[in-house]
Amino acid sequence: MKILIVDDCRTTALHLAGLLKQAGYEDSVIVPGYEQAILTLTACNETSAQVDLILMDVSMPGTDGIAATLTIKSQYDFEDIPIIMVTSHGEDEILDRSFAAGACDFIVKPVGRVELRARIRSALQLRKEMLRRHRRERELERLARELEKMSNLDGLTGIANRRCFDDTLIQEWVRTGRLDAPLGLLMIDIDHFKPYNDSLGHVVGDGCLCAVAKVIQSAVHRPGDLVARYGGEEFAVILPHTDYMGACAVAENIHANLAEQCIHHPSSPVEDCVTVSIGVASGVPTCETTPEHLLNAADTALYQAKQAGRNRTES
Ligand code: GH3
Ligand code: MG
Ligand code: MG
Ligand code: MG
Repeated sequence: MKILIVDDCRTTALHLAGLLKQAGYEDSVIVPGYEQAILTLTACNETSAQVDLILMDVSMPGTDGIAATLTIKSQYDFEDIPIIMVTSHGEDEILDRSFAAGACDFIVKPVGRVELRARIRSALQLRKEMLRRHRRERELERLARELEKMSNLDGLTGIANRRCFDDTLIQEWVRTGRLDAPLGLLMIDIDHFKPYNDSLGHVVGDGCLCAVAKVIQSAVHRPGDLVARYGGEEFAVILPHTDYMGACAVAENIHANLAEQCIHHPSSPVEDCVTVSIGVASGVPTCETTPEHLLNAADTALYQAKQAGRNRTES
């Protein structure tokens, strides 16, 4: 436990340090005023050998103990450090202002060994509880962030899930509509995936879904684009600020990258490798239309791509 003694009187400070040592608190640092106290607190914070408790003299030249307490307690890094005021005047007014400034306790000089030990013990207990509470809060925040992230990801492929897709489509619909910009959408379905599963098994099928997700992701370059698993063996890509031509170019990239990767498909009537069919739609969102219009258009185009023989893009 590191204890910081702030006192302009060297003799009092040394006396306090001696009492602390007798009580088993060997690690104390003496500073003569507020400025040196802040320097020490900052330096200790940087080395993570943080100060656990401050004994603060009330009357000091320049910034007095109450003003010093107020400033220390208002700083994020130090707000959890308990401060015990030490003074020769035990008047109500000083006591009142000390507690209002954030002090947790008060000792009137001359300081006795037993009293000092008891007050330090309870202040350090307070410090422990605060640290425990902060750790718990930080852990809860981390878990909440993790949960939020996971609730938007597909468990198998690790890309965005349907929920994230639905939310993003509405957001981008509104955003691009406001900017009078086109919103592109691709609906992608793996060709003859049922026979792939039937011949190689579901585990290999799952691996194929992951590989296809990666290939689609590799064909999409802008930071605002979103690749999602729409469901089963269907994927969707949201392409903000992208017209038909641009969206078709992304679709062609996907076909090309997939062909290059060549995930062997032993029972496909189209190719030796896994292929996809893609439906493309794009449009500038207006008040008369909804995201469903775009979805339906991409879905219809996907259906046409399947009808036309698969392994192709229709728009
Ligand atoms: P088409 O070319 O017309 O799209 O034919 P298809 O066989 O791909 O389409 P169909 O809808 O008949 O079959 C889709 C298959 O996708 C059936 C299902 O078993 C498989 N599938 C869906 N989700 C998963 C999954 O999470 N893992 C695995 N391994 N297979 C899945
Ligand atoms: Mg003094
Ligand atoms: Mg399907
Ligand atoms: Mg399919």
